[in-house]
Amino acid sequence: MTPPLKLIAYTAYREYPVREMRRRAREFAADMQRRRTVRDFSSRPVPRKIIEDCLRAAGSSPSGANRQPWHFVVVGDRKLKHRIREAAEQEEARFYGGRAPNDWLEALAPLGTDARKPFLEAAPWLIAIFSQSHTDAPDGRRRLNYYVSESVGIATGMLLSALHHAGLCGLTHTPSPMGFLNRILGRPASEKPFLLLVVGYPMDGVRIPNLRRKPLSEIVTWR
Ligand code: IYR
Repeated sequence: MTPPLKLIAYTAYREYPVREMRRRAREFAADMQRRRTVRDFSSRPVPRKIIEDCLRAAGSSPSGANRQPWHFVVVGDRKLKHRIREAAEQEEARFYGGRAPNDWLEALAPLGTDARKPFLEAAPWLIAIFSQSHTDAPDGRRRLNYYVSESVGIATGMLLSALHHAGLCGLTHTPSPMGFLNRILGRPASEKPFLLLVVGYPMDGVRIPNLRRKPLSEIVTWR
């Protein structure tokens, strides 16, 4: 058994006066409520350093047994983006053309999505997020990870929040199946594509579905 980690003082913790806490909570909620998914991206470049900082925020997520079972492949290369678009559109054509059950297609109809994914080439960055069900130790032994989808889901949420906070738009794209991402991006079979994040500025004059978010009374029960 490995010995427990040394305990250190939590000097980074900050307590705020209650009034300030209230203001911070309110302002953060309002800022997050402004976040929307867009499907039309501008090709304006976004500095790599900004993406790096957003990934630092994502990498600080909690994870099962602190295994940090995620890997982010950041794609800015034109040719790779083109290959990803071709492969995704192939899968999506099958999805929209019969693989998806009717009720799923009906659920998507209000959003107006289809098999065409031009944003995969237009946006300056694609971030392919992979989850690691296990890692192979140098001695060849397999080390299992725990709560993998919870961990990667939280990290992805933190990444989306960081991108929004920085002033960027993100689109969570889930072509299905996504195995082509392992092939194109050279990731091992032990990693499973979790989702593909499209990142950049929204296209000028972008329009978004007029959708409603459930109010607190519908999503929360106090006991
Ligand atoms: N992966 C497809 C279909 C799709 C599924 C859901 I659930 C969405 O909320 C949106 C799209 C696509 O990306 O078009």
